[in-house]
Amino acid sequence: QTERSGRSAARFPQDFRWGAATSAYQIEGAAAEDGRGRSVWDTFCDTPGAVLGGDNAAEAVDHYHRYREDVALMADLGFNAYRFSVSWPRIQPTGAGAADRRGLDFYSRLVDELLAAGIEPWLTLYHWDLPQALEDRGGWPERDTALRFAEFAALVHGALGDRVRNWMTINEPWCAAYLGYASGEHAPGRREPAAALYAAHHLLLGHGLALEAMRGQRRDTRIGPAVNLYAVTPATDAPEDLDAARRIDGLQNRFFLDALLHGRYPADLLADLAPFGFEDCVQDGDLEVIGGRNDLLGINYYTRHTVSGLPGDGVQAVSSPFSSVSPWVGSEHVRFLGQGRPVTGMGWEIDPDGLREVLDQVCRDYPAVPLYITENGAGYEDAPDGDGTVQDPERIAYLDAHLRTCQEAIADGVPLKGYFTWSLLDNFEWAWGYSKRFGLVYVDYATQRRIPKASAAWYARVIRQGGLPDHR
Ligand code: PNW
Repeated sequence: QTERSGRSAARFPQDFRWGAATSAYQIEGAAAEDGRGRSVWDTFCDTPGAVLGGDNAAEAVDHYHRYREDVALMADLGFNAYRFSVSWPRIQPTGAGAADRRGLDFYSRLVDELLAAGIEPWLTLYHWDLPQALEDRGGWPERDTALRFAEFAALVHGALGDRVRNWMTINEPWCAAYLGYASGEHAPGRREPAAALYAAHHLLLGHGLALEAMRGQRRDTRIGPAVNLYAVTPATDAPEDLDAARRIDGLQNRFFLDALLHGRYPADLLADLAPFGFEDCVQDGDLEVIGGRNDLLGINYYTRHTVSGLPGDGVQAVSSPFSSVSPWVGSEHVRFLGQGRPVTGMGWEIDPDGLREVLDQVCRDYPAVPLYITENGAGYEDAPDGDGTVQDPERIAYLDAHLRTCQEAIADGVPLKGYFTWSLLDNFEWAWGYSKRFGLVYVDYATQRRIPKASAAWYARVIRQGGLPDHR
């Protein structure tokens, strides 16, 4: 089959953004360099039984020293955009006060390198590496953390807003709040359901305050959040299952979307969460701040949740090999059921139709905001073949199926403007340590050598053609 066979009428728009995403803690390493402070993830990795294999990201994939090589890789693959995050404790080692020049300089050099390679930088301000000093003062359950975050955002935006046009405030507030403070599967590893709800509100408030602070500095940047959305389906039509789906869609999707895009919390969730005193942390005016106008919405999509409210067996969505406590505050009874679809190496069911459902839900309930897939990808235990190449046909199939869904959605009028696969490089996969690999590019952790996988060549061809090959 030729690259240009006529049947594939559907092409992505000319100005579509193509790239990959990473985050600071997962790739940078250099944890003790240039004055970087400690983050909650440094502490969590030192906690026995928190991260598989006792892994940590003190070195990670050494992107801090190898960023030029990594930008060159992206240029080879034809990216026109790249999503990365800034390490808060590099900029403010204790989470407060003046910016450390050395930290800002690293991101400034990275941005210049990207721009010189024709790659648009897409900057995320918070991808989970809270300065430990702020956690010591209570962390996200404390309102003050939201105020501190807005100050941090202004420091970075003030320094890089002249060259970085696209900004994401918070990444996946669901994970940061509920995995961090309810199930304890992520840093800081607390198991306090009410505190997790407060954390969720303060992450959203931090987003809103940061957006206001950044808009006060300049008006020519585009700002929005990145949320992780899931398609949610009841296992059966039983009322208990329908209620379970309402609850999980509520906690995972609507809680964040309604607040961020409509400035309100869903009434049904407020009722569910009342026993935890959720609204005690919500002050007058907060929702106006949170629901300020966003220029874009980042959507991270991986899989679907099929749920039941009836008693029985079930598998919890896995965020950690050690998970035992439910992150679903107030809906701990809900069971997550496999539907027999093929799964990735994370055990997550592969369900591209779920991505379409998520996009349609967002378009229907929150029209008129430009959408970007800011993460989508598959983790496996890839390894090089005898000839040194890394063959990852499952990842190619996953990306192909999800990009096909994107292409169809665009053809049907969904305002989807870009796609960032997770991830550029194999990296530190949180509680899974280095055991799961999401990269287009394989990393030999012993030598830090980068080996583009077959999926990297496949993705480069998709970008070059502006669309998918014609198989199927
Ligand atoms: C996202 N869950 O994490 C993050 O944004 C990335 O940093 C991460 O590497 C990637 O997806 C792959 O895991 C998630 O259990 C972690 O629901 C856990 C969950 C969802 C997203």
